[in-house]
Order: sequence, then structure tokens, then C-alpha cells
Amino acid sequence: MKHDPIRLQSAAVYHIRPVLTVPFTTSFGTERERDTVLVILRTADGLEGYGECTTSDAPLYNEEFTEGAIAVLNRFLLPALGHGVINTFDELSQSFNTIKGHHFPKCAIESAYWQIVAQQTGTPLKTIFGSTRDEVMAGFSIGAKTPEGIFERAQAAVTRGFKRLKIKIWPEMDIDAVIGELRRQYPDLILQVDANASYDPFNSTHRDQLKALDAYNLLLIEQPFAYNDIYDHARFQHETGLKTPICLDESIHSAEDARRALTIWRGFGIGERLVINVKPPRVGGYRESVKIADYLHNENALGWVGGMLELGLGKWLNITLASHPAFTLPGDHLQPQPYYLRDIFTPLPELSENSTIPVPERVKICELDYGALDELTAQKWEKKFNR
Ligand code: OSB
Ligand code: MG
Repeated sequence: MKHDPIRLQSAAVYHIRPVLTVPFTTSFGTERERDTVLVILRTADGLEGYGECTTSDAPLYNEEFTEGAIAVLNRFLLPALGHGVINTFDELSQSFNTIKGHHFPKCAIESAYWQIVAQQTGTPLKTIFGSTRDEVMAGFSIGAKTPEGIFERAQAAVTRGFKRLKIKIWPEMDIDAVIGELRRQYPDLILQVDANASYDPFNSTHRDQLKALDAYNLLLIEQPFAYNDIYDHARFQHETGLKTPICLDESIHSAEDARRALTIWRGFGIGERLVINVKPPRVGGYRESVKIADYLHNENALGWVGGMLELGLGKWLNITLASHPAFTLPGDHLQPQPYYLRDIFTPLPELSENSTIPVPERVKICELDYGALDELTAQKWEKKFNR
């Protein structure tokens, strides 16, 4: 995407604490209030771009966490922008090249960059991302602790029109009492589960529990094993003959990882039973996400866009990315109620007919409510670029 040089005037980092309307439980814990980061880039000619760094207060999903991300932003990523002139995407990306990992804060800066490019060139992000569809399928990721909580949220979602639900699972859960019961209550619903790395591929009880999931006609089983494993996932599927596709979330950090995974699954002759969950923060940005999408599309492999409990902005960007032709499965874009008591972005996505969301064509994807931002801000840092 060609654009005039972007001349940054300042970059601001906000440590924010948005409060979830409903607590979110996964195999690694429960979150009520998020402890996360917003980045704002401002240009000399008055454009603003925003970026969510969707880390949490503790490194429980993967290695990244909020204080670490803030340190990396202030000490390494923003200083790597030098005098704040960005001529091309490649230039931005190269300035981060030597800084290993820390994909969440890199993604936040890239998010802000693309919004500035969109406004400067008058191009919708949908066009920039190479997306084609006008609407995307949305599902709801249920993070409830108890079976009653899961049934209650499932009922609310089905009533609201959701056609796809994702349920968090872990080894101590009575799977038949929860997943089996949901399947019996809703025979036609698209159902999938997410274990967030809570099973052990060498534990025979765990193996039997996972194999038993084949009985419930699930769309996929997300990340049963270690957050940094690819191979053991594939080998388990091959050895047990598990029919339900395995979806990798935590362990995919790049297009290279997606290629490695598909190569391993194909090596076992089970390529059609691999699914890739793409999350821009985890892979270090939107350009890398599109690269994965292009790869999956070329290889005829399955993918979808996951979520990290984003605020309005991150959800709009995920929805826009999800309209890429590679992403044929529903994404974690919405809940039956708003995610947050107070969001800092407007408008927020909403569910339309058939469990879909229209993909925005606007050049400015959403507005930032500075009043709300102030209220949620714990601490703020600002860097001025001097030329
Ligand atoms: O594993 O997909 C996950 C939220 C936080 C961390 C990890 C995950 C999730 C979700 C929520 O499942 C998806 C959403 O944003 O609705
Ligand atoms: Mg997941």
C-alpha cells in the first residue's frame, strides 16, 4: 500500500482497566477487569491511529503480559521509530526486526499505523487487508465457570440469534454433562471447544477425554496441548484417529508457524483436520495475519479469526480481517451483551441476521471516546518525535 510519508508528532501509551460485563473464565483463570494497553499515534497533520495491545496482567495465555508490553513499547518499539517518519509498511516492520517476540505491542503500533494509512489515502481497511466478503459469521466464546453458567449463557446466545458457540473446557470438567448436554439441547448448533493448553498428550485419561469429544459433532477442538507445541497435537490426532479437527491458537505466531503446522499435519496424511485460529496480536500484526490468510487460501486449508476480548476497535479490525476469503469458519467477534461496562470506542459491532456482522467500509473505523479513556486510565506515557 503506497502512501505519503507519515510524520508522527507523538505516541501515547495508556495503561487501561476496562471492566467486563460478565467475568471470563478459561482453563487458566477468571478475568473480571482487564488490565491492558491502548496506543495512540498522532501525525503532524492531525491524523490519529489507535492500537489495542490486548495483553492481560499476567502471562497466562502466553508469555506476554501488560507491564512487559508497556516496557517494550516505551523502551524499544517507540524509540525504534527514530524521528517518527514512516515511508512504507516495510520500513515500519524493519524497525521492529531486531526486537524478538512481543507480538502484542507490535500489533498495537501496526494497528494505529494502518488506520493512519487508511485515512491518509482514503482507503477502507477492508481493501488494505485484501478482504472480499460484505459480512462475516460471528460466534460467541463462552467463558463460564460452572455448567449452570455455561447453559445460561448458551441459552441467552441462542435466543439472541447466535448460530455458533465455543465452550471453554479443561480436564476436570464433566464433558458429557456439559458438551453432551449442549449437543442434546441444540442438535443443529455449530459447537466447538477450546482447552487453552490444559491437557497433557502423555496422560491416558486426558487422551481418552479428548477422543470422547468425537461423539458430539464438534466443528473443532482448540489448543488441547501445550501453548508452544505443534507436533504433539498432530501426532495425537494421527495416533488416536480423532475425527474432529484440531485447531491451533496459542502455538501459531507467524505465517512460518502456519506452514510448519500444515506440513506436519500433511506429513501424517491428516491435512484436512488442521484448523488455524488467526489473532493479529499473537502473530504480531495485521500484515502477518493477511500473510497467513493468503497462505491458507492458497493451500485450501481451514482458518478463522479468534479474539482476545478486544474493545470496539480490535473487534472491528478482526471483523474486517475475517472477511478475507481464507476465513470460512465463524469468528469470536461478539457476545450476547457488550463485552465491557464502558467501552472507549464507538460504534460497537452488533449481530445482524443469520449470526453475521456487516464488514465496515468506513475509512475511519471507529471513534475514540476520550472521556471514557480518561476514566479507565491508570497511567499514561507520551513520546514526542523531534525532527
Ligand atoms: O483462547 O481464544 C482464546 C480470550 C482471551 C484469551 C484467549 C482466548 C479468548 C477467547 C475470547 O476465547 C474470544 C473473544 O474475544 O470473544
Ligand atoms: Mg483459544
